[in-house]
Amino acid sequence: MIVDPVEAFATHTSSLLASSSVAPIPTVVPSLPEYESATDTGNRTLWVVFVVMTVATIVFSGLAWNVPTSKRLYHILTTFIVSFAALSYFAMASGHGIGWHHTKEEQHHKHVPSTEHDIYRQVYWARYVDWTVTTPLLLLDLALLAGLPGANILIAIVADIIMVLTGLFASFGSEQTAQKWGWYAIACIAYLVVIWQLVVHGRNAASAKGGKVGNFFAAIGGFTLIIWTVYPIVWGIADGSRNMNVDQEIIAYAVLDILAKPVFGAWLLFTHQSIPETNVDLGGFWSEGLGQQGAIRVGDDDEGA
Ligand code: RET
Repeated sequence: MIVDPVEAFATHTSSLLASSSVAPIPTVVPSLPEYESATDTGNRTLWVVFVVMTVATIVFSGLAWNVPTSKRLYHILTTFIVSFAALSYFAMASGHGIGWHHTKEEQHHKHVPSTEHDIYRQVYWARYVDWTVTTPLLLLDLALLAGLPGANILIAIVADIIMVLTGLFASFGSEQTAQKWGWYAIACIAYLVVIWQLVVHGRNAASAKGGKVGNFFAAIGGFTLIIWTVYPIVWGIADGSRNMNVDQEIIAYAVLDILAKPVFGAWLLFTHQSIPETNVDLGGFWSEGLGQQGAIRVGDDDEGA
């Protein structure tokens, strides 16, 4: 059989052309990284809260000055709380304690393959350093007020530290794996442990100290429960799902922090002064140090032997 080379070429190339004409044409959709960061509004808010916390530190120290040392425990704890907050707000307002969380988001297109989009969002991790120190102190204020047993205080404080640290891991966690929401779920469980200790055991202990303490604990504890529960909600909307920008996140935490620290502190210190049953008996060591009787004398053991 004689093959016509021209005809053979035409047949082969037409089938090749047909198949290549339906193949997808590689297309590049340019996608620049997105940066989510605070603007002047957020920064100004941070400075305002720094001033509020500093003023609260001065006022609470002044209140401590005006009561005898034996009655200063709540004053000292509460002054520590607002002074740590002032330090953390100074750090954040001046640009310290801020990291970038990198996430990749898949973008779907109609006619071309999906592409990945880089998102960088600011994480104010100085907050978590603050919370690691101040939330246990806030719990201690409430626990002492209620007269909570030491074992319950220890559990509440350890669960609280776990909550804050796992919350920090969540804010730098990857969205592609279980990290982000896994850590968030663990933090929520730890938070439930804190609530359980304070609401169930704390309320029972406070009621046992009498009606006045019981009622005050129910009021200030209820206020704390509501404020604290808003934190994980803000986190979920802001850092978690990025439905709130960084400025809005700063403002939301600013309002919560002012309620949870200076407002809570002022309420506690003023009410404590009018309810003597809230006093904590710390013994002589607290106000006088180790006296003659309490001092450890060298040679005591030998004498007894
Ligand atoms: C995070 C995220 C992970 C889940 C949970 C959280 C709870 C945080 C709380 C913070 C309270 C802070 C206070 C600060 C005072 O200035 C870490 C946000 C449960 C309860 C009282």
